[in-house]
Amino acid sequence: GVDLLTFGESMVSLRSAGPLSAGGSLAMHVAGAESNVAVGVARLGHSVSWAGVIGADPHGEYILRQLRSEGIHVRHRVDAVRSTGVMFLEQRTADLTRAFYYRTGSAGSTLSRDDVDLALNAGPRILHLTGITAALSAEARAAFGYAAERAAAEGVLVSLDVNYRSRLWTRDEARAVLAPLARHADILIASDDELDLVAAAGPGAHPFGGATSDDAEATVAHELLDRGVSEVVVKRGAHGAGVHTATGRFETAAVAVTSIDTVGAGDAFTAGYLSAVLDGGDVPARLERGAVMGAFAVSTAGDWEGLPGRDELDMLAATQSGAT
Ligand code: KDG
Repeated sequence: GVDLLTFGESMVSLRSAGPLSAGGSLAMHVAGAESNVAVGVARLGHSVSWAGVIGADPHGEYILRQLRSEGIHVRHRVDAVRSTGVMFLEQRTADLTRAFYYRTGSAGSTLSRDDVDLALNAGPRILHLTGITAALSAEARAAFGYAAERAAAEGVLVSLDVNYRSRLWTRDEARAVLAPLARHADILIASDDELDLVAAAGPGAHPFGGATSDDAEATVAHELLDRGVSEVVVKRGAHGAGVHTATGRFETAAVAVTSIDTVGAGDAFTAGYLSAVLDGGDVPARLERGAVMGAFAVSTAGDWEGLPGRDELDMLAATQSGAT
């Protein structure tokens, strides 16, 4: 089997250099949280499979070519009638990017249990899921739940990144689906503002405000550990990341870099974290590699284009000390 299997919807992302209302050139890229993780893990030398559905169009062909050129084993289905999903990523201001989706009813949103079953039969070491897949359609939600349950039952290490997308579903809808499934995850990954979406006790039970208080975070994390999760990983963007485990709490600072594009940073962090898991690294080593990958993502343009190969992982440490 492969080291890591992930599945989800990959799209064509059309990136603007300025406000979309002003028009201008758009650059074509592959986007998708799961394929971003796939690229990150593959670049670090692990074997990776991605499963998904694309349309019978050049957009789908482009996605396949890009993923294959990264060495990813692509286990795809082509939907004869539906189109590959598209998103626009607008650089509205230097600090603000906005996503606009054209993915309702897309080929990728029809991902089903059968699509996932085939890929799971190969017996991956890690199955990586994101909450985005559960937001796409009833079939995709069923595939997501089935895969999480089956992998957990078969002893495959399950990683779940909450990845809440407000343009796909409400927080209440996300919580209703994701909170019950969180127990299947060995590694549960969330941004600090997403942790309440996997809290068993439901909204209002913990004093979450805009920013998660430290106490609320610890409470939810321990609840998750009690429900069978081994590692609760909390991403804090420029403030680093933390992990709660049965043996204690670990923290890392973010690697100081010049941030030019934060899209994909969370996926890069996850890729680094899971790569260190595959290498047998301990929790601090996992956090460290996650932070390094996140730093590459934010200091380069594109969701995943700037991610390092294994021989480049130490490159940023050199810039910290001024060497080249
Ligand atoms: O994490 C980056 C993703 O958000 C981007 O690649 C697009 O998957 C995507 C989504 O659904 O927003």
